[in-house]
Amino acid sequence: MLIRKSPDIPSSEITPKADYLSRRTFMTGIAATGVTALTAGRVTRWGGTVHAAEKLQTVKSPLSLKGETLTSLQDITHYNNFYEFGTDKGDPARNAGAMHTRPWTVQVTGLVKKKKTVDIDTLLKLKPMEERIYRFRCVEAWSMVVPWAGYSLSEFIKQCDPQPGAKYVQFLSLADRKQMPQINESGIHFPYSEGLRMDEAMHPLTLLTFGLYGETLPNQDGAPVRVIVPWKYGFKSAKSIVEIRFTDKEPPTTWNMMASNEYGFYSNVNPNVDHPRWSQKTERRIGASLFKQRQPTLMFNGYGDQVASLYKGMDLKKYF
Ligand SMILES: Nc1nc2c(c(=O)[nH]1)N[C@H]1C(S)=C(S)[C@@H](COP(=O)(O)O)O[C@H]1N2
Ligand SMILES: [Mo]
Repeated sequence: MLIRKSPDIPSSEITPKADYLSRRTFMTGIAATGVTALTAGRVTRWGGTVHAAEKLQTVKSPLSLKGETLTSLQDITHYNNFYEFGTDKGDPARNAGAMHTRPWTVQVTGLVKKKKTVDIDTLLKLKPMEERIYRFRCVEAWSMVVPWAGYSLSEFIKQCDPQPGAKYVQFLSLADRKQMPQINESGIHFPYSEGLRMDEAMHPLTLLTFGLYGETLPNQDGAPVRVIVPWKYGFKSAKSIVEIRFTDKEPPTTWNMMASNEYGFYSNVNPNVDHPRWSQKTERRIGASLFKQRQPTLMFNGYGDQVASLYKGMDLKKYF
């Protein structure tokens, strides 16, 4: 089987998405190679630079949540979804370490006045970095509270000069078989692709993210650059982005292509629209004490005041 239970992970924590994939893999008979990768430990270096964590200068953002306990760095970096490095929650921490994050460029393509390639060091310096504490809610009904570091994606988009016809933004992640030997295990078609409507991408809460806990992102959390969209399920926030493409049509997105009845394009956190296989009414706070683990899930993950107007007049059961 693709999804092997590690001794330290109770079966209740094997994720619904991994369940889906393991069933699917089983059904289609794709060979499972996960176990060797798991026991092989860290992969070797490939000649580039594995970037060590660096401190980031940040100012505290007024957009941060208040009164929530931060999830520990240990949990944020050891309970991950990054399927290019394996489908188990512990796989990214085990396997992403050797990914080269220097040199790194992001291509700006599609409907822009001028296509360009931006170096990560330029991106890092483009705007002052803020620390934003956001609640992060996965579609699998768990959540964390993370002190991210970055600046509003809108600041970058303005510099991309999108054409008037650009209605959506697509994010594409790195897909490099050499550095991601687990990339074929899940049966997912990579590169990982996600997308936002332009007004969602331009919303001040949408964060172009370079770090957490005051340092550059650990590889397993999407180094060197990812997006965080705090009112949407976690899968909308693509990691290790290499291309940002402006389009006039809704871009294809990875989880929607995998199972369109389960994962829509919008994927706003919504306790009133259940996933076909589980309720979205509550969530389990990772790392919280037993009594505080179950939390009610809030409409738009608690950011309704800021974002509900983006969806005025839309049937959120239809556009889930
Ligand atoms: N490239 C890429 N980005 C990705 C994913 C992935 O598998 N590959 N998983 C998504 C999902 S399902 C979630 S919940 C978040 C997890 O982010 P975290 O591991 O930093 O908590 O990343 C999202 N971005
Ligand atoms: Mo997720």
